[in-house]
Amino acid sequence: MSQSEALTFIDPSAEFVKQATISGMDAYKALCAEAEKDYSGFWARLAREHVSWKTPFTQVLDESNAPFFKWFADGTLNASYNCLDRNVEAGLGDKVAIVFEADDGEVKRVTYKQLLAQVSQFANGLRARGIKKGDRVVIYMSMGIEGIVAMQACARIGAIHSVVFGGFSSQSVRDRINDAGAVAVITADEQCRGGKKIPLKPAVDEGIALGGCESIKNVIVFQRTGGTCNMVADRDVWWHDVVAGQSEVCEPEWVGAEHPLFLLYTSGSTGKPKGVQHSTGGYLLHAIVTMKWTFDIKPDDLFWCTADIGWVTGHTYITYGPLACGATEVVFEGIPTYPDAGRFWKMIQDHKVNIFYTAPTAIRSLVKAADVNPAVAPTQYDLSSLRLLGTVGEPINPAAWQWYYDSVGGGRCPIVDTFWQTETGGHMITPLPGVTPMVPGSCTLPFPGIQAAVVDETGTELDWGKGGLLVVKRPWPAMIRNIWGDPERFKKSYYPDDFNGKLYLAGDGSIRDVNTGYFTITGRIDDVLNVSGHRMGTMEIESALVSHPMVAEAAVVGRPDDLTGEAICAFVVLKGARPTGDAAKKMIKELQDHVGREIGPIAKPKDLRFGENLPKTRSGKIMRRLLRSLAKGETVAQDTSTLENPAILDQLRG
Ligand code: 6R9
Repeated sequence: MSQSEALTFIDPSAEFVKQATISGMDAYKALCAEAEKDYSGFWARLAREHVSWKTPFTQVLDESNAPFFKWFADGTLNASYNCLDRNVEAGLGDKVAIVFEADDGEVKRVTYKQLLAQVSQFANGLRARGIKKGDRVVIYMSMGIEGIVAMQACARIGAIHSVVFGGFSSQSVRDRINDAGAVAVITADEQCRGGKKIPLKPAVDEGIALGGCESIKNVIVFQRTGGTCNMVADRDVWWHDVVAGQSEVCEPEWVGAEHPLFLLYTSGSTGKPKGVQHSTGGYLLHAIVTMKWTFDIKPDDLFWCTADIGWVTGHTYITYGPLACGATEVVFEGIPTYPDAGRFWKMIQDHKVNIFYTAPTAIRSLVKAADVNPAVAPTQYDLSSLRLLGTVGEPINPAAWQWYYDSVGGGRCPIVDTFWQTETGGHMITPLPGVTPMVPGSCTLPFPGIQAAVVDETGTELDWGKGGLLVVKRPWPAMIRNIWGDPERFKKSYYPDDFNGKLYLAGDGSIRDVNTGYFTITGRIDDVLNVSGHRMGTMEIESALVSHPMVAEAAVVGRPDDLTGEAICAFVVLKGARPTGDAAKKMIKELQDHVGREIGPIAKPKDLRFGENLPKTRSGKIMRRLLRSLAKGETVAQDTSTLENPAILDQLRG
């Protein structure tokens, strides 16, 4: 994007603005000013208004042991109480909390009262097996009511859950059990995805058999399918036996606000995954406030976040945020392309979803699917219930944004492009739907109270229009507290000495629009390319490629080049068939010229390869490190076990 060019703004409709919880730019500015004037007072006010405390806090932000910050430290609370009991006490007991749709289309509903009973019963079962406050519990399940019950039950007794995505390998399960020193694993016999039954429990057995998991005393197995399942004596127990005879009443364990609610392992730029440790009080506060302000959640809304509980988005915007707001949410077991690529749209239509939150990669793949088969296009469904759309996970290219806005949102629904990370706990930079004029591809402005900035390598704040490193200047309540067992790595990764330990380093590049200060995320800092001294975001080039009518998806990485320092290598998925031979050559030239026209000749990919798809993790993130290896012509030595589609690597070898 040329920063001198004026941006095109899309305003939220007057109708939306009128009913929004945060309505109009003045309201947004007033909140920012309040936070500016009295930073801890601002968060303390919100924490008193939105979170139910057992013992009220008197301390707010404690910076005495920076960067190990504490929030509301002398307050006590329970996250599960905030999500369940308080809604039942407020008269919402018979309100539906979860509308669960299974892979095969079967629908189940649970009310708040029922969910509280299930969580309490399971929590009592965990206690009966000796699991207690502070113990780590690995949850390795697919999407379903029980996964949420398991997480909430851990929170209820003060055990620290660590959810491992159901698509991860036995080795990953083993590593996480080992690193966390977990005492129990909660899993299922099998999971159902795309019409297939995929075993889960065997991966736990294999993982434990790899060794280093001696801390595990219990493996609790939910019977999802009834498939054959090997149960190890004195260690393995069925979920239904754990809850049998247990009371549906369970006194919550009241914990200090800083008590770890969960660990969630996430990849760093190098090395083994790190166990991101989150707090209870500050985390819950941010989950609630972002539900209310970013998602404008109202009592009658049906909310649907398509993430998996294995990722942070599933934690904050499935397990905790919606329930803590007393909302009704859809939980979906399956995949967007089964039985066909109209599944999301059909579910929105059937359940009358009002707020829909998904990832750009899902959007792009559904654009492609609709192109191939118009019968599964969103315009074939009645999506008139939608009032708000959201995206998360990666930058969304303007073409996909526009399609989402027009074809899914009917030109009526604001889109919140929410930038945040596992480490940040909740939204950091995002439009507020009743406030912010939108610009496709920009996550716009910081959430009120979040002091985001763009700095150079020395930590000096840059003028708008200059690209640099995204940082956060003040600690915020939901931030990562530590890397489990590795405080040094925590400091090095997020509060590096380069910035005197004063700035949180997000690991992303960003640029602010010269006129508005809107943030655009240019990708991970390790994705910034420098070609002949020109600095470019891979995203910029991807966006240019995707703006070509034939391109469905593109990923760009750098590779070392003797002449220019780095050369641009693009991996492209076309809307039609994958071209070969002369057709491929012709298309390469056409796309190079197209990028040349869109950005400038300097941005033309030197190397351009076509695949039927891109290598993605099961959460849908493009595996850029793997693409970088392919671009360099290296043999791919890294672990590809988390890849959804390993076969396409051969097509992309160049
Ligand atoms: C929530 C989540 C974090 C990384 C982050 C950034 C990218 C997420 C984004 C976005 C541009 C957005 N990212 N949201 N980039 N615009 N709206 O995805 O957490 O899995 O930890 O990933 O994802 O690169 O640093 P996580």
